[in-house]
Amino acid sequence: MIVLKLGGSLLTDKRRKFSFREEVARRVAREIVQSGVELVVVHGGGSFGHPLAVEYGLAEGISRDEQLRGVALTRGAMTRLNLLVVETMIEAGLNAVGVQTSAIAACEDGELRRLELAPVRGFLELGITPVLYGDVVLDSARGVCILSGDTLVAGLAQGLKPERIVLAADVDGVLDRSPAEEGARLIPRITPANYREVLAALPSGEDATGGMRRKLSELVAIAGKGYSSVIVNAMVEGRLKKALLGERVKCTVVERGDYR
Ligand code: IP8
Repeated sequence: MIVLKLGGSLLTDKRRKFSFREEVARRVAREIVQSGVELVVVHGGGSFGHPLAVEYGLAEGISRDEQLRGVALTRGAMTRLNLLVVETMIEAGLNAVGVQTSAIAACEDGELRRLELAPVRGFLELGITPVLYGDVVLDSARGVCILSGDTLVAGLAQGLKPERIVLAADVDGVLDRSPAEEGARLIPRITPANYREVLAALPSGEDATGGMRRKLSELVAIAGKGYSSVIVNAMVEGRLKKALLGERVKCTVVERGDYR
């Protein structure tokens, strides 16, 4: 089984609120079907979740009544995006079901503390593909927090022990500087020897969950527990399918190892 994260920047146009990239999602769904692998899918928030989470300051929790509206709006937006993703997968021939992350996860001061995996396991056993997502989640210290899809991937990996973790992005992998800067180069392998240097050069990002730096920190934590992962550019036709099948493809591999 593979845990596949579909990045919010891949599935939506982050410059325009609530813009679902239908064509990209269709092709991604086709590549998933063609690969034939067993999957748990997680998707990010993109232009559905992040603008609202930032507008209402939800990453820091709840301290003002107005933020309750932000919780409702952000959860609603994520439910809509999840439905769009799941419907696209169903049309492509996959038996996919949405699983509401905030109903099975709980945090404490921004850390994932509880993840009820029985529904995910149950669907997998039936041969159905569960589709989860980054979400607004109850937090015992802050009221709520934003649980990133990447943190969720780490939680799923620990509980489900997948063969592989694949992150489908809109860039070739981890670059040595911001993709917006000229001359940004792909770092093909991240290991305990180079990760500090790589991490220091990465922009922290302006979304609710900290961009590529946060993503890489999560992947390094998972790699320390024995799970390597690949980040692949799913905007380029065929790369996602190859990554799912474990074939050679342009990407960044975060190698398992001791990252302490
Ligand atoms: O895009 C964040 O998930 P991510 C989800 O995986 C929300 O970091 C609600 C912004």
